[in-house]
Amino acid sequence: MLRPTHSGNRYELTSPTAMPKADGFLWNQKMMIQITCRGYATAQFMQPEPAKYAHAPNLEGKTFMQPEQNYYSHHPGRFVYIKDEESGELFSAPYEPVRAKVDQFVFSVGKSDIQWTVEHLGIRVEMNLSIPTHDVAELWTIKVTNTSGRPRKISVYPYFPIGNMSWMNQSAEYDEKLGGVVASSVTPYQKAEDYFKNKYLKDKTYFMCETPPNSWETRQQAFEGEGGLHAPSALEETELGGNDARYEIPAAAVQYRIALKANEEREYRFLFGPAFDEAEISAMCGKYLSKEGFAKSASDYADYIELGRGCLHIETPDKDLDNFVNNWLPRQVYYHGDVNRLTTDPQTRNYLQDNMGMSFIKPKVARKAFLIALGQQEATGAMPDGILLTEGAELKYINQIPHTDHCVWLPVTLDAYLGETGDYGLLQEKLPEVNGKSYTVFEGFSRAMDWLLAARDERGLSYIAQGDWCDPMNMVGYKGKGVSGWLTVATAYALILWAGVCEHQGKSDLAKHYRARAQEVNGAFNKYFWDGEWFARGITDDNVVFGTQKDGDGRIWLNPQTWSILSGAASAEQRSKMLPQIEKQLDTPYGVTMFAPPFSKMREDVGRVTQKYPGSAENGSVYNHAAIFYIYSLYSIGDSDRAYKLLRQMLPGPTEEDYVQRGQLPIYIPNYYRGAYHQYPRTAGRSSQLFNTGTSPWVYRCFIEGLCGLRGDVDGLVINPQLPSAWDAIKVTRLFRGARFELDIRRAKVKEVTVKHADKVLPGARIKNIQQGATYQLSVSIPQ
Ligand code: CEZ
Repeated sequence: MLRPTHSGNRYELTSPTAMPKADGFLWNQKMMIQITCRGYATAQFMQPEPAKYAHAPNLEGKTFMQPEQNYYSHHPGRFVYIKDEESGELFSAPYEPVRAKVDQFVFSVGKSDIQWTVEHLGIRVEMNLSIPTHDVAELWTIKVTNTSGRPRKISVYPYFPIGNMSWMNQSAEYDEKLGGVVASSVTPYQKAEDYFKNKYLKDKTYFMCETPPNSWETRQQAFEGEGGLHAPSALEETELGGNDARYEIPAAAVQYRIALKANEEREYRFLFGPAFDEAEISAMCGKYLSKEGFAKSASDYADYIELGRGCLHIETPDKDLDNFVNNWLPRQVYYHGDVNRLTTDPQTRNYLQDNMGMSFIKPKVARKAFLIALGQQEATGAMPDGILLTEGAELKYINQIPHTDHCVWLPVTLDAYLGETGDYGLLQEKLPEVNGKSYTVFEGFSRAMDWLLAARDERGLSYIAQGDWCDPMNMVGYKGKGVSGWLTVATAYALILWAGVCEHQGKSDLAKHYRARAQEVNGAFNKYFWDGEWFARGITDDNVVFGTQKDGDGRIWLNPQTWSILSGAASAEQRSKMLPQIEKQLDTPYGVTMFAPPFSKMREDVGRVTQKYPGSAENGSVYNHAAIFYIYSLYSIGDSDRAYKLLRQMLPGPTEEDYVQRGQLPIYIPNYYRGAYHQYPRTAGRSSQLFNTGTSPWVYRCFIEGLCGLRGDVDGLVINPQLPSAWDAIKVTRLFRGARFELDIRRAKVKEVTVKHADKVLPGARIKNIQQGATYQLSVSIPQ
């Protein structure tokens, strides 16, 4: 039903019904499209705010990308109907809208294209979707082949619904000159000043055909008629109606009436996308809409995706895992760093972590991100809730809610960047002036640390305001008093990391200062949050500690435990109590949940998180971002078996049962899998199908620095693999600071990790003086 092909470069799913929401996604810096095995699609492009060119048939609400999107028969999608002109029988590819039980079905997700092969009634339909590297458009190839062994007469009808474009103005026509359907609209607005903002928006959607069709339809209702999408009325006629749409819902449907000899095939190409005007459509057609244009675009796009191949290649006993880490994980990391989740105002913590991933892929991009983010630091040293990336961008949605954790992410992500690049020069860069003062990056970091230290109460605990890392934890401290346990230890961890950098920069006084403050913070955290077996999550405005043994719902939370391991607040003895409790209360077959039990009703002194559906999103799901922090912390204490088990659970499969339960292909890590394992086992494990998540850079980091144990320091690479005990050996190729490392890692009778290069043992299992362009073959022995 599900298998990797092409050396793991593609995944194929052979059922349209087993995992109906299984999907793939393609992106470039201007657009993104997510499409399911059944043909439903969600596409967005930036102008510069995210916009759509194919809409739902009703009025759409605007929001950021949401988990567990539902699809319905009239959901936007890309379809092809096939009608047997002799028998009148009908089916559609990929599967929707007809839902005929087809003879063969293959959904094949590649890194730079998505394909389907569907065979039924002796006709094979092959669909291929690709996108350009720098433009917004979908390039569709649709090939039909007569596999029946006898001459056939069929009609081929691509059907691309365009949906409700605007309540002010929408229409569609077939444009003979351009060779396709052009739908026009006016983005709705009410304020006069918005007219000038909207004036140059791409308000047209086009569907251009390389081969002129025999007939067309542009009015959705005329196409569908009384037959419904399963059997559109328009397909009962010899030809499509050739109607226009006049303030009616547009659609692009065209017909090719063809006769095919046995084994004969026809190939059609289409261009679907948004445009400002006819001239732009015509230019897009000139550039792309030909066999050569498509081929060139596909190869350019494959090259662009290949730039995200990352810095790690592993060969372990687990082939499915290798496949994911080598082929798909860096792609997801690259996506995040490359497009910032298609927002113009990414949340500051997301922006920093998404760029942390770029440290491993395109470190220059990560470097620039620190400068951009710190360039927006406030006069107080606080970091804003979101980072504005384009002129005229505004803080929207969640970025209008005050969160207090953003400064923490600076040293946390810098740690990965410096480990990877050793680029301490970044710290000397000058930032733009604030209030007439100009600071260096180094000073910006210190100011952020000082802000964190200042934003604490008389007990030394960090205020939470209307949220910390957990966005919807908005009512713990909205009256101004509540504090976050997690943010308190996260502050300590940030200070410790920053002290290390200060030390390296020769500022030992500052280093001492921040270390001492970190100790105080850890002390306060211990004093107020230790609950006997684990740490509590927070203290409300009314001084109620929560996340404790006394609580029914929300009794134990992962984040405070995790970060107490990282910050050193938890002693070895405390850890030995916490870890078994996490295992007992939070583990599920699909990973470790963010807290348990999920809240079953609103808790007004905790907030919105308790109102989410139990086991979904932040309300006690396997929220992978929280899970990966925990895994990272386990590697930091050498608990490699626990770490590996959870890391493996983050990936769907490899059993068929697991794939079906999660409902997702192993080509990305979603932001969550449903939790509430004990309350709602039927839905536990279900994927959110949302590939926007800060999880991916951390997963990559855990494989690189944790499992493979290949982390850079000031002037070298330290080697300390942490294989799960069931593994005897792995092979790793690691690209690092311009050199290539090929490691053969095996268990042997050694007391500590022993690394040999050219038959010499490297002192401290560390390699220095790395030469750009060189290849190092290292043989690594690790204790049995
Ligand atoms: O957004 C993520 C944020 O992007 O939630 C994380 C947070 O750390 C990330 O920065 C944990 O809260 O507002 C909401 O209720 C949403 O659920 C967001 O919290 C959530 C979305 O799932 C992401 O698309």
